[in-house]
Amino acid sequence: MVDRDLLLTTKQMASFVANGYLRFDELVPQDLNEAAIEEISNRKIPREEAGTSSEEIWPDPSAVGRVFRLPEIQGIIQSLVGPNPLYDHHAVHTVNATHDVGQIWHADAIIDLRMHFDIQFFYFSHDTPREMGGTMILPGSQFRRISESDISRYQNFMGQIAMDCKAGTVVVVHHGIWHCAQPNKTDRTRYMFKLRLNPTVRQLRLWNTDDIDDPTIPGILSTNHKWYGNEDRLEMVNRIKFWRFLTGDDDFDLHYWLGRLENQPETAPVLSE
Ligand SMILES: O=C(O)CCC(=O)C(=O)O
Ligand SMILES: [Fe+2]
Repeated sequence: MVDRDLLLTTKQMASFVANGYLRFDELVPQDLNEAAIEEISNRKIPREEAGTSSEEIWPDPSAVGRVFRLPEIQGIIQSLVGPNPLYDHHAVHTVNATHDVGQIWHADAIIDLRMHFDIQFFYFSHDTPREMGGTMILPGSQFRRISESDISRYQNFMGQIAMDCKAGTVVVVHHGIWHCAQPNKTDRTRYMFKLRLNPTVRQLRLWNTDDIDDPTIPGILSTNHKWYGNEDRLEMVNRIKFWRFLTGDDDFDLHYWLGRLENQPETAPVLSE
């Protein structure tokens, strides 16, 4: 069981819902980063069978296993997908030195529109300055479910963020997030270690809900990323539905965006006089 202090707060969860990701700079200690990069760069991390309990993967002394068993990372996992999630897959994403082409925009493995969501960790075990190509993501894109590379014709979006960062930075994303690798203009190979996990429980109030009534939450959920222009109201509705799913509060609304759609007067009988 994870220490309650290490669970995400409601404000962080609201940020995850609005942005589709949370970023934790320099979370992993440097000695562990160094041990992990040795395994990552030498391809020493065994591929596990999809659907295996994540508690069974990469036992000690695996450094990458120890990264994901850090109490802080366990707190993130517990808050988003609950206890004992399943290992889906991992990948050592490599951008070779002086590779001057970026990857196409895409989302990973979206087959259906379930409200339940998987998480993907992007772990940067070494310093990744902008010229080395931190993964580019588009905040708030996770509810625009696309089939893999449907969006590949796009080059740049207003508000896109390249995750350039220091060693030990961990980004956790909703599986729907749009993202792409960046060119690597340095003379060193860039590695990003990705791990996808599936929930095994209903994703209901799994985080530390002590601040569930914090007055800043509606404002966080209403963040406007601008790349969708006037369609921000679509995103409001997507987020309200998702927030209801996560909190169990079926009356939650932001500015009547969803309540208006739920008003179905055609189903009410006409009262005779
Ligand atoms: O290497 C990266 O930064 C992202 C790679 C990626 O997400 C992918 O290939 O699916
Ligand atoms: Fe990807």
